[in-house]
Amino acid sequence: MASESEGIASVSAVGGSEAGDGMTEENVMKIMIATDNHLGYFEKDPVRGNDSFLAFEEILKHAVSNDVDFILLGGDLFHDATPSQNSLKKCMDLLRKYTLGSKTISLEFLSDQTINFVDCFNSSVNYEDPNLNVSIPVFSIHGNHDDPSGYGLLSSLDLLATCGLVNYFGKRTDLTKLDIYPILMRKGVTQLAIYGLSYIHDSRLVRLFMDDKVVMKTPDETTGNWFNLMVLHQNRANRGLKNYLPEDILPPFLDFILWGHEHDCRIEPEQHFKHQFHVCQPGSSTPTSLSEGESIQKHCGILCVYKDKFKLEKIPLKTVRPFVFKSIDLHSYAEDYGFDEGDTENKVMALVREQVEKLISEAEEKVTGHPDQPTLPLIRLRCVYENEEHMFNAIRFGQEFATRVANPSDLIKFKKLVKRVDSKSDIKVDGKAIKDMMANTRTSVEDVVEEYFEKADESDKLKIMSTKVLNEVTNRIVNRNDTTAADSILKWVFFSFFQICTSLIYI
Ligand SMILES: [Mn+2]
Repeated sequence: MASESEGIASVSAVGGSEAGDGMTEENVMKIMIATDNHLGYFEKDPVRGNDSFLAFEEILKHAVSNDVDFILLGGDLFHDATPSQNSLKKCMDLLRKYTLGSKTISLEFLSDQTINFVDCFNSSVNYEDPNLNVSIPVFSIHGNHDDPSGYGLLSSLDLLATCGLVNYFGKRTDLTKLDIYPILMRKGVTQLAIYGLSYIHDSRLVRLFMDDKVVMKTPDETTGNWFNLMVLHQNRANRGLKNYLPEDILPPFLDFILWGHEHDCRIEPEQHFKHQFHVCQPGSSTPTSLSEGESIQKHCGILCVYKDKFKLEKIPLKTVRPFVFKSIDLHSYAEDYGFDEGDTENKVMALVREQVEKLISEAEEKVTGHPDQPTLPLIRLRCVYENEEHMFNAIRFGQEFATRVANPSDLIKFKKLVKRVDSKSDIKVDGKAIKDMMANTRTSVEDVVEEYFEKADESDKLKIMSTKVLNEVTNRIVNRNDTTAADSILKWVFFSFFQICTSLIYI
């Protein structure tokens, strides 16, 4: 499989031996790819409230101006599992404005839609619905922020799908086995298979792969060649043995993986060292944490597919608020600034003030000139300290910059220096050690809840609700900001219990 990922001016720039041989607009599929838009993030903040919507609108505008065939999103369209009415309304407005219209769609949908959308509530693709006028179909899986929850197990994407604004796929209700039936589409001579896998807990997914319980239903060989694209939403970076999806585990027949969930932009496709496939991680379109990775330039991309070749055009997002991150080690300045010779607090604050000023000027370089870009910058200075006397009141300090940065209250973050002890190089890691490590690693809120009740005295154990239910409630409140979780899940539990009781009465 050949690929190129340099910027392109037009599809005619796609290289390869077959270039020029029928590679006209009718044969090239153009796909807008983006992920982790986190609509509604910080929406109540008077300064930053609209940031997530601005970036999403920019992506939609690029989709229209580049005349793409469809938009493919990698999950976390919304920040909250139950987005506010404000977020839902703004999102619907944008989708209506940019993806409805009378443009002709030249995609043939070839697979069985009742299978592709089997666990979702949209039973067919929106652009074939005679009651809708779709100009750019949007396809999306869900992420860990907008996954199905509550009574009816609905995702916010189900609501958008019911309105005909999104084609929601890759949802699974049976998590004991995953049969992934790709969406099959054709445009001219190009045939595309999209394998969608919405977010599943990493450890569960890895186990399913290891137990051969993930089956990719590839198209019949007689149907010719397919470009095999997978879209998923999992941890890619190694965050502990049970906490990420190793790329190696993915089947080698794939050509391209659109990787959602990781917010750092690594949109340039990276070829796997062993397999042929390329992994493309566009990253989020709005920062949801003030970390170094989120300060990297944000992008969306246009993926052009022609037969078995692809090319990716990276599009830097120009409406994203300037954000500069820096980490300094306070201890390394102690001598020069005379921290230990009295008046420490003021001396440290003088250093930090100097640094913040530099970051504010650096942020000016990130002003793009786009009329919609908010220019008041996000600045984060991480101050690593060894001596607690080097700390000061960061919130009060931030107020000095109240009119010059978008985040005065968390401009400065103190972090205690953790001295790591060098590990011995001759420690042998065997299979058993790894298993023990896995067994001993607490990786999530669920693990903590599970462990607590396992060790609890008999009198403290749960009697009506199982730990599974409590886990689900805790996870949703802590990780997904779903404040209705307790109410909706408990109602569902009691409703199911009531149904069982009534059915017993009638028996
Ligand atoms: Mn995300």
